[in-house]
Amino acid sequence: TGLIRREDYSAPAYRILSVDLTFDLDPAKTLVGSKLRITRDAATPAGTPLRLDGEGLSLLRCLGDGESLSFRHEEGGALIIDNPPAAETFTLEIRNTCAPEKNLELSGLYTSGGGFFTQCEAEGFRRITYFLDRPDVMAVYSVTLRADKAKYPVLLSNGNLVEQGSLDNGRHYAKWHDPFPKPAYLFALVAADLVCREQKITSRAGKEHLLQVYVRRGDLGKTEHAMASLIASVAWDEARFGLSLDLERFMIVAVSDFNMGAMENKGLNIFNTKYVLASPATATDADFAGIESVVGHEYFHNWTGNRITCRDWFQLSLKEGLTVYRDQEFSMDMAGSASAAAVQRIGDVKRLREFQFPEDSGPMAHPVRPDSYVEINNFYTTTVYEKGAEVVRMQDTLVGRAGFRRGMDLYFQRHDGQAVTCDDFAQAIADANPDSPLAANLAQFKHWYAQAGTPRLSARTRWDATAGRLRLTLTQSALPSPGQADKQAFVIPVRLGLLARDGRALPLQLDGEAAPAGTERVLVLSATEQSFDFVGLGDAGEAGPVPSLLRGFSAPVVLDDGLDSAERLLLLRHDADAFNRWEAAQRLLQELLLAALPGDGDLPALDEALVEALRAVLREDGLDAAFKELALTPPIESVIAEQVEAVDPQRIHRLREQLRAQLAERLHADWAWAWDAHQLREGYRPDAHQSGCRALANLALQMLVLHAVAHGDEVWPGRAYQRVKDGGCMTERLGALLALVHGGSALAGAALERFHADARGDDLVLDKWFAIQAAATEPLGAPGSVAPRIRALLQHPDFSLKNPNRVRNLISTFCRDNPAAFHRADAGGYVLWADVVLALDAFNPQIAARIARHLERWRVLAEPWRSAAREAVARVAGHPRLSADVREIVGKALD
Ligand code: HT7
Ligand code: ZN
Repeated sequence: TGLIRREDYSAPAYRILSVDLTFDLDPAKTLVGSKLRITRDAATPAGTPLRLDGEGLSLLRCLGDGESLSFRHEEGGALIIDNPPAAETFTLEIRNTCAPEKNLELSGLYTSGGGFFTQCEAEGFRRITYFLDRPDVMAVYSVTLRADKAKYPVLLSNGNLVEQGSLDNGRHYAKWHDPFPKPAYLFALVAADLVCREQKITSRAGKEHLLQVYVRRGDLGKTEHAMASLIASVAWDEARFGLSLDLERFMIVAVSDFNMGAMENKGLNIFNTKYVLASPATATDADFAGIESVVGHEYFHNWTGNRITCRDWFQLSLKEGLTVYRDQEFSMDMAGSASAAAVQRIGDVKRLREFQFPEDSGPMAHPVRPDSYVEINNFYTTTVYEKGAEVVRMQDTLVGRAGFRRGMDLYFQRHDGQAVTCDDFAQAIADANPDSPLAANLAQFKHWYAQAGTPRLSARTRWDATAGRLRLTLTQSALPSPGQADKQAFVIPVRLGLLARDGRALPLQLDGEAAPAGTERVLVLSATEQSFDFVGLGDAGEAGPVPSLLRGFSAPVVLDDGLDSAERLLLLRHDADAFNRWEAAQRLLQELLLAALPGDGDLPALDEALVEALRAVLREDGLDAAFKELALTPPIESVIAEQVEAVDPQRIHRLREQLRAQLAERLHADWAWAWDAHQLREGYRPDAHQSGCRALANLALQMLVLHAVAHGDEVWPGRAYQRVKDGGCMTERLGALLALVHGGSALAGAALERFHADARGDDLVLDKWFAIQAAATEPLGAPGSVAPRIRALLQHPDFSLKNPNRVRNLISTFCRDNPAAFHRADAGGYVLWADVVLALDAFNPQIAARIARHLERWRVLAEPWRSAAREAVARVAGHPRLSADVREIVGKALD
């Protein structure tokens, strides 16, 4: 089956010390020359065959220490040299060709928009030349690029530019040298007609660096935010972790055909245009925030990923979980206030629940450090990234902020320049904090790396009013996941506070302690069940304290807190922890929907107490608008679906729409107030304050349009339409368009046309145009009309399956964000899904596999969707020529 197992790891028999590459770049046939200094490991007998990875290459020549060598090829394209030179260190010279313009997989060397770009993670370098393409082989690279000067005036590779000049026939060359040994996955080259914004900076350490952002001509005006984000990233890593930029020059290049978000190649990051280009007129606040976060993420990889890399791909979370943790912290610090940081945290947890929790309960569930894979590209998952970040965050929680910094320092001291494992990381954090609960429970803590699935945490209290004593009992359990029937107890840090019924924060003193230790603390649950006795709570009142548990989402678990609605309302009003205030609102709304799901009745009228509490949040002085928007938006349909056994997507959709309608009705005057009160008069800034105001104004407008459409009133739809035409920025225009489309307004069609015309061919704006239609609510009068519309859009002149951004915006949005349109009894959505997966798989398996994942959880559906979905998955699985990527996904889905 081609299954690769973590337990089969063995150190490389040969290593590559240095590599000298020359590229004669031509779209049809690029000539690659590679001179490798290879050394045989002390444990490897002389004469051991040398196997070099290769895929889709044509070999022209192969010399060992100047002599011709005999070789053969394995079926997948790898090169076997049965009799390599016997010397311990020798030189191998290789010449081969590859075909960049035929490379639609976008892995290896490919063309896009008339230029050359590379993507080598995870295993793309072997599609450029023969190599030991594994992350524990680290070499020093020298690279010479030769290309037509007029077509490709910019020639870039990793490290420092050493030489450049002209050649015959209108060609030119550039030589680059990267002094840092690196694995092949961090290699990059770019040859294209680009322009750049550049800025010199001086680090805290007093060193000068040149920062550059390369884009296509005409896009330079949209690079200011990316550059500002890069400058902020450099400063933040120095201030927070004492890590400085180690190169004279740091480049970012934007490309519009790209399989993922961006890539951290040493000194030459290559980015999806989505995460570089932004102007107020073309990008939303969320886009601006995404750029800051991804620019930060890739920059932070320079230390966590590049200087210290992964020993093997099973350790992917070593760099990804840690770097996501770092970019989340960066965004929280950049938000500028504690309350804005809390909003950032809520967003991160929301994403974890919306994407990672479902993954962790489906057929692709895997540990943060997986045990096996067929195709490594399928394991760039939200579990490895986002859950991995939570696992790092728990280590931070268990050793404290200063302790975590000590642990990071020790990690760099021990491992700089090495390719290491997740164990090495956790060991360094624990060793730097020998008295911490992490050090005390390290082996058990590491179950977080090894066991898949989201643990359940349940909390119950027993209140003794006379003694002023509260017993809190915490219990954990874990459901089986593929290949893991029985789970061992996790180490779960539970940050908590206790509130009196009047909302006061109570002092926290555990039985046996001399005095209270503040009003918030972290309990560590390591057994299956543990009780904690809080004392000195005599003035908590007759009904006793209300616990506020798992503050800031201190562990990635599903919490059953045992609280009733009155207690949730108390937390919503008074909790000092913003995350738990938001959580209380979400649980109140979610429980209404869950209670109404059985049967086919309408959603009952909302309690006045709940409406009043939501109104109080909406109107509260001094509370961030961004927080209000998050608290007053009900959980999305897929999150509700996670809570039930047999999912009826139509029923969930209908009830959630009824909830939205009730919120629109009951808070009508408040939404009108919110809209007026959050109009901005100053110039556009993508900061936390302004984007919060715009988010809340957009939600208010959605509610007002929904209400107006229900009542046949034309004023608010008219205003929204006007805003689509002349809104001050993309966030406002898109918000208004969404209000019309999701509100089922008759003006939606005209507004969409207008939006398309105004896009004037801007790819990233067109992406939004496709996404809005893919997310459109089914018109009540004509259910079943969205899927045919998506099919028609596949034929639109602006659509192409070759461009991953387009595919994601149209297809993923439809399958993931529009369950009521995707899951139809006529199976129209599923047929479309299968057609697209198969069409994509013929040339871009990575993207095909991403789309394939949208139906992997067909088993949770109720009938008739379940059988129809299964049939579609089986149709894909039965296709005679499937990539390993898609085969692994549909195979696991059907297992
Ligand atoms: N480390 C990068 C991962 C990545 C990637 C992986 C497989 C295929 C294409 C890819 N492009 C980028 C991105 C990151 O996590 O920073
Ligand atoms: Zn990353």
